[in-house]
Amino acid sequence: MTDWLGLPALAAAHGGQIDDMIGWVHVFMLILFVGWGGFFTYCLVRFRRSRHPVANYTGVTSPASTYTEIGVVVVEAILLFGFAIPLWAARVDGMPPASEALVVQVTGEQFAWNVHYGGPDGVFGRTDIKLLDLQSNPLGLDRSDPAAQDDVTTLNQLYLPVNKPIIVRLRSKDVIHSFGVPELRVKQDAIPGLTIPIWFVPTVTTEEMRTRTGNSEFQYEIACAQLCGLGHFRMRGFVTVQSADEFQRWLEEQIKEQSAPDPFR
Ligand SMILES: [Cu+2]
Repeated sequence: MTDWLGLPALAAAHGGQIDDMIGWVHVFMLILFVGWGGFFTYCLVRFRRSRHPVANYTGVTSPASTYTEIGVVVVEAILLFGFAIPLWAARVDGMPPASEALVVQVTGEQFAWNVHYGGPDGVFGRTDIKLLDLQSNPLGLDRSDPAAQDDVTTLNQLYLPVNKPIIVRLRSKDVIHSFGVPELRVKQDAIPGLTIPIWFVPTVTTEEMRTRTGNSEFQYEIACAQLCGLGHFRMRGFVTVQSADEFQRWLEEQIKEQSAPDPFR
């Protein structure tokens, strides 16, 4: 229904509602554009200089412009109260319980995305600023904490299972970043000092999307959508959506690799 907008391919369960909303905003804005454009043109002709060599201080006396303005207010109220607020409320109130979802912590920094999985126990290991090392441990994860044994961290790589609710807990280490994945129809600022949860259900795997778009190198991209400094342009991460089995295999491999004692430490 919203094909005419040329939006990025849709790959999230809630995305249809977002697209409908974007469609309606465009339709209403088109009506406003034509309306205001017509009124402007009418005024240009009606009050042209050859007809009014002396300025007309009265202007239009008919109540038409008042009605038009009331109409505009009504349309904008419909957009706000009829579409935008209910949609936002549904997104915020409908957050699934953590037990039914995959919870991932994504921490923005200049200029990368740090991804943290709690592992099979679902508990995120302790982090400590004293352990933080930009190269080897960008999240300051304390591997000696029992809850951290099965934790997995990655840099700029977010792996997700398809058709499962995902809760991303967004955080930032330094400045305001914004987590935006156009195909998943999510975009949320990451604000230092706050943990902001967002949720979505990815419905199309990366593999399926490659077939669908005919682009064998297609990747879901996390684009930082907030100008966050000089390296903002290169702050991109990638989302790989896989089948539940593939995702499980990937997670287990990572746990094995990352929990192994590091001989160099
Ligand atoms: Cu950024």
